Amino acid sequence: MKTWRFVPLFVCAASALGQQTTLTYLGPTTSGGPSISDAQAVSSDGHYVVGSDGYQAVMWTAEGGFTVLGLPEFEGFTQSAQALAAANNGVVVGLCTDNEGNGEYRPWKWSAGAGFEALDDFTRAAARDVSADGQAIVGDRITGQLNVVAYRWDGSFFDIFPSDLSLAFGISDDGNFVGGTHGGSIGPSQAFRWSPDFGVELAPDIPGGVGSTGGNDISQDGSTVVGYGRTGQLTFEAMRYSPSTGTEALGWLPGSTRSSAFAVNGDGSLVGGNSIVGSPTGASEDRAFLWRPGSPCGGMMSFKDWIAAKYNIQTGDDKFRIVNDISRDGSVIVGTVQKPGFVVVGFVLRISPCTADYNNDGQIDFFDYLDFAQAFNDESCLADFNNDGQVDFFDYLDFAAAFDSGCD
Ligand SMILES: [Ca+2]
Ligand SMILES: [Ca+2]
Ligand SMILES: [Ca+2]
Repeated sequence: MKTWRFVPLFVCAASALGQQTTLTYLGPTTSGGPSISDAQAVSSDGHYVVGSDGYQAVMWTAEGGFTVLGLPEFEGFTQSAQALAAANNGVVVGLCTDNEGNGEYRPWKWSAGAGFEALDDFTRAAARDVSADGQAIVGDRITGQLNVVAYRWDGSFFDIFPSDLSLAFGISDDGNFVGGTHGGSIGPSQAFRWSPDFGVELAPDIPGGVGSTGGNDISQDGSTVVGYGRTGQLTFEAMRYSPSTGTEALGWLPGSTRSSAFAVNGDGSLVGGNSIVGSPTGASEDRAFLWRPGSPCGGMMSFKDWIAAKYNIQTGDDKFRIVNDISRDGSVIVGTVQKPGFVVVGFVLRISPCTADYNNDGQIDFFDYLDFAQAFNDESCLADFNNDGQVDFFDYLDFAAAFDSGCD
């Protein structure tokens, strides 16, 4: 049992802050204005959130609200458009679907200056992620041989696996690392990382796996691919893979045997996705999760419980379905939430840098100190102030330093 003997030398007057950690739902508004039904991605710097309102691409920023990008005017592909990723300069990429309902896609990029542009004039493809500068795009495309292959585009298409079924879902900020899935139509699949320097690197099976993995995103630094590993015919488990440390299984939420990671921060130390609670053959429910390393305080936790415990954000009966993306520094997390009445909207969690506001009420005062002291004395994981997965004296030192210096 730790004993709390800290006598605060500085008990500053309560100071109101410019910001708190906030959870924002991206509609729908009662006035019928723009909304995002699926927050698919956030730019690396946390600024741009993108998705669709069901049939057209929509962007959102904290200070500017919604921008309806609409539909590209590509002939035969004006059924719907989805925005799937955004660069730090506001370039957005995505796909639009064909009017005949054949499930065919075309990729697009959008910028405020140029509007919608095609990557070329004919390729059937999806644009699924973009580098931080908006120059390099990855996704999957149908080649002349009618293969679906992972590509990287920076003015022209480069096929990572020219003749093998493959999908690319993520690209690093610098555009050099690509993550996705290779194989899998009938045979086993493997999550991959590709780069010009190291070529193709394939994720080994997870412990207890049955020979297939898949990749859904890559960290902004290019180190870590996240996705899933198959554990049975109907079951799978979220994983992260780095060529230097191998494949690590991330577990499930209670009552689940199916989880998959879709989001990761800059260095792979914060992962998000969903865990399907319920029977693989019966009723089930998607639940958004966050995961971080470390013991005993790391591991997988439901997004809903995480924001309630760490930020005092209570969300009633709302059901968080999936975490779709995380900004590089981990401070912006986006996904999809179902409100009562089956209204599904995108959400944005923006985490305040002011960690000294421990109870997240918008001011730093003695109550923050008392709450932290209580958690620390209880050896609660909520006192893991430096997020290294354990509670020790360094957390106390870091909190005291943050509390003393306050926030601007
Ligand atoms: Ca991402
Ligand atoms: Ca406070
Ligand atoms: Ca700690």
